[in-house]
Amino acid sequence: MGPRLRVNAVERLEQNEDGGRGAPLAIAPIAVSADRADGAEPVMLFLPAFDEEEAVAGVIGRVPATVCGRAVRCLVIDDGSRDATVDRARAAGAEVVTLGVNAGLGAAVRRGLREGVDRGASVVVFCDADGEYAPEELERLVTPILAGRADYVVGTRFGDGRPCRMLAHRWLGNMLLTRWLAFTARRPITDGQTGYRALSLRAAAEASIAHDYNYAQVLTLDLLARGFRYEEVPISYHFRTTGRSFVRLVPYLRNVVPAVYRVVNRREVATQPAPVPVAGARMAAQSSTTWASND
Ligand SMILES: Nc1nc2c(ncn2[C@@H]2O[C@H](COP(=O)(O)OP(=O)(O)OP(=O)(O)O)[C@@H](O)[C@H]2O)c(=O)[nH]1
Ligand SMILES: [Mg+2]
Repeated sequence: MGPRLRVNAVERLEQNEDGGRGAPLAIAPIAVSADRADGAEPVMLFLPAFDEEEAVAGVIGRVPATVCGRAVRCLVIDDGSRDATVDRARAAGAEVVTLGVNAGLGAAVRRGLREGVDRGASVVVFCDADGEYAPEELERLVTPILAGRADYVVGTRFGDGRPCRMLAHRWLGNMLLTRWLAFTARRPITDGQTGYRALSLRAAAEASIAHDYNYAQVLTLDLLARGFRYEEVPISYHFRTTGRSFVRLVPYLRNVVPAVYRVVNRREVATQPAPVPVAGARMAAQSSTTWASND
């Protein structure tokens, strides 16, 4: 990635770090002409983690060494865990970036996207650190981006109907929120709250997460409004057997509904066509940020 691109990309992401108060984004053109990964830049899978000492090492251990012929780097974004999450993640071979305090899932994902951009990853993917999603299925999410047909790939747990191990009230809540998201976005969406998603380098650089609490709906609305190409791929799902879910209905709705409202109402400001890709240009080739090897 050239120096100018990195500066612009980081500025773009840092604009969001206003505590989620949703100030309108001033969109400056990003100084990059392609997000197709034509070289051997690695794929980055990051795991936002808060008190996941029981599950995190198991997830890291299942991350494939390569996907689509590219090395996979695993990064844990520690959201101020009070348990042994950091030590266990490092012992399992992952690099760890720690936020220091419990900033929230939206803040953790925002940081993970920025780390992926800084490192010039070809594709930036994230999934929960609690074992609900299968690292073995990474290729499904990465392929549409490396093939150049999508910028934002979302793993859907409802490709074949309801997953066998999802609590009934969770399934109902997910279905209602997903319908609301699809209605707001004016497009078919089958799983608005999934925790397994992949972004092209450009999408990761431009993404805006409007609040620290969560990313699920606001990230999708933001990327669609910016004209990024969306694709869903079916994934498996196994409800967590360890740790503690952060999802509580009332705080969830209290945080998410106003954030979605803000994103929808700044759409006009945020929407702009992506610059036309230039064949052969490679963003990450000049990146000066190095990967800590987890080979
Ligand atoms: N609980 C919690 N998790 C966080 C936070 N920040 C990051 N995370 C991580 O974000 C991921 C998603 O959180 P979950 O609580 O699993 O959310 P969820 O998958 O919608 O809920 P469950 O289906 O109950 O697991 C997990 O890997 C968490 O460790 C936070 O502030 N609180
Ligand atoms: Mg989870």
